[in-house]
Amino acid sequence: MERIFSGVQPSGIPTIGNYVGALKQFVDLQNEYETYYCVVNQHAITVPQNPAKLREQTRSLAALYLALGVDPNQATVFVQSDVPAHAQAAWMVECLTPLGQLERMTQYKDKVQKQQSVQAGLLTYPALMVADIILYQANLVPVGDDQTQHIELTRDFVDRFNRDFAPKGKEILTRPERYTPKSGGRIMSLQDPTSKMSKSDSNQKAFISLLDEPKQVTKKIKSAVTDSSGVISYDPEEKAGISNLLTIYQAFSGQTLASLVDQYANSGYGQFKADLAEVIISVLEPMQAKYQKLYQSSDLDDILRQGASQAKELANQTLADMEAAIGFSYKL
Ligand code: AQP
Repeated sequence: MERIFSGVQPSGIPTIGNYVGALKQFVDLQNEYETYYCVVNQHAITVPQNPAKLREQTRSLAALYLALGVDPNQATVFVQSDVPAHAQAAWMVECLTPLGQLERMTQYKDKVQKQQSVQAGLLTYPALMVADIILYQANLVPVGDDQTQHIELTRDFVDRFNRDFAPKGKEILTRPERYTPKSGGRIMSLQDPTSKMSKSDSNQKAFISLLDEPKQVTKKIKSAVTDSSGVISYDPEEKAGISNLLTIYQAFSGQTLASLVDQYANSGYGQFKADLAEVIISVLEPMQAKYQKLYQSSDLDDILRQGASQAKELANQTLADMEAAIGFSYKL
């Protein structure tokens, strides 16, 4: 069975962008693949975090994975810092990755602009992401568009590592493919449809979080930036706001863009937005009820403990193979 690894940072409550780009696929793919879903809390500290909030958001994100439908009997669900192999492998990846490759990452360049003081981890975190993926010998990584460069970096690292350290004709690491949804790989901000929706956006109106109450969802969709033409059509260049809302509608309803455009051919933005809010709420509301129960329950701790133990088995094996290959095993 082919293997999948993916994760989300507990740097805030996930948005509907994280859901459409990544989390929705976690559930859809768990029947067909051996899946490892991680709460990547070590990535979150590349920008300042409040420790109490980080703790809470880590647990909350794990509960959200499950509330959305990730089944711990099928998928391995765990927290990154519970598996030390991630940090250990990341060091090897850092030492074998040219600095220039990390400096070219657009996500690094974007995030640097938003920080007053930049920590080294912000530059090197793609190496940790490479480590996350290779430790599980993942064939597929379900992620949004913004992670394309990081997956390319991983593929490049795997090729170099196998070439330089694997015995002739053998491979130590698996080369992963990126898995993105056909549409919705990049959901845009509701307030600025030219930039990506992000959970850490300081403008709360720019995103809908998976834990927003129905009233907030309706309000945020109502105030989403559109244009003055009043025509509902899909044109990301000329009508970025409405096109983004159509993409969200499509992802939450399962309807095609063409059928939505047809359905709203004679409606104004008001009706379209009201219906879109309803569709989002119909997915979020039942999920939120499950989430509340899971978050309070000690079952969540058991699931994460068990997940970390399962993850360690595979991660430690790959780590040992990498260490042996680069010369860390020195006993005669
Ligand atoms: N706007 C988006 N549209 C589609 N997919 C998205 N993803 C993120 N934003 C969108 C995907 O969600 C997964 C988890 O992302 P992450 O938390 O690991 O980091 P990120 O990409 O930096 O996400 P955010 O929301 O922008 O977080 P902050 O604000 O903390 O930086 C990834 O698969 C990502 O592609």
